Amino acid sequence: MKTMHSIIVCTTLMICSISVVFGYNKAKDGTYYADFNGDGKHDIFLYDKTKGTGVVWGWGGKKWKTLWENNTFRKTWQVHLGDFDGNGKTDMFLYDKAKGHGVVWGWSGKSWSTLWENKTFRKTWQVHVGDFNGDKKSDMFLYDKGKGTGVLYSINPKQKKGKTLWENKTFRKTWDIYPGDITGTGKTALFLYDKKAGDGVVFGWDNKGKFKTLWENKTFRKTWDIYPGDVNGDKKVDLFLYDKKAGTGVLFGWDGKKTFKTLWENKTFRKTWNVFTMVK
Ligand SMILES: [Ca+2]
Ligand SMILES: [Ca+2]
Ligand SMILES: [Ca+2]
Repeated sequence: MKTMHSIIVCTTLMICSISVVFGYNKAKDGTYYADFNGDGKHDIFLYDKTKGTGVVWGWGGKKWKTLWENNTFRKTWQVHLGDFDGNGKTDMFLYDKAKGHGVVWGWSGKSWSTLWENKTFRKTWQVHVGDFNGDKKSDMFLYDKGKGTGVLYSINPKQKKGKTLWENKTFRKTWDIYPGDITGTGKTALFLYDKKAGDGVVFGWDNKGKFKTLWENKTFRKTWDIYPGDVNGDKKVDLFLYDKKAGTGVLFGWDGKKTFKTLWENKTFRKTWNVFTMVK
């Protein structure tokens, strides 16, 4: 599927934003929509964690066709989607946190092949996938919140090896992380929010090849719930900020230079909305 920039703001019941940066989506029910086999059509990956079944369905014209099925699929995988080798087909990063096992699978025609595997992968990573350095290949931002370690990691499927692009062992332990192409450079950035401290940071790859703070607000409100999405379709991920208690909704977007500006604000926003965003 081609990148979608359409946004649906449903003002009656919810706010839904669709932002498909790499052309894949994860629904909240554990279904994954992406073009795995590269035929330009969205496929569905179905994962039954209780039974240990993994299935890929592709649209056959009039009905779904099973492209792949595994009934002894491990029940403990966390699934993250990305195009790690940049061939236009969506790959799967499978992470078994309890075992410390990470695998990247790419579609090789009729089945999956292993692009990268690490059986001694740290068990404590929080994984965020995006193209952080803008080379059209997905990378992983790995965050060990307990230890305060942040690592930007990319894999080289030809060598079946991984490479650390950036590492910080004294990364703050209190960040909530929201990835997205906030600045519209084609590179995924991280919006870091320390709710307790009231600190908001945009952290990303600058044009000199450094992963660093691009914007910071140390007096950021401590009560926001954050929902990223490209609301106005300008290829920049905006932040919908919702202070449920105060009944304030703010749409915050990058100004094209180096800061955010308020695109919309409502101080009498209903305090009882549930906000839904599609997770990419
Ligand atoms: Ca397909
Ligand atoms: Ca791929
Ligand atoms: Ca990359």
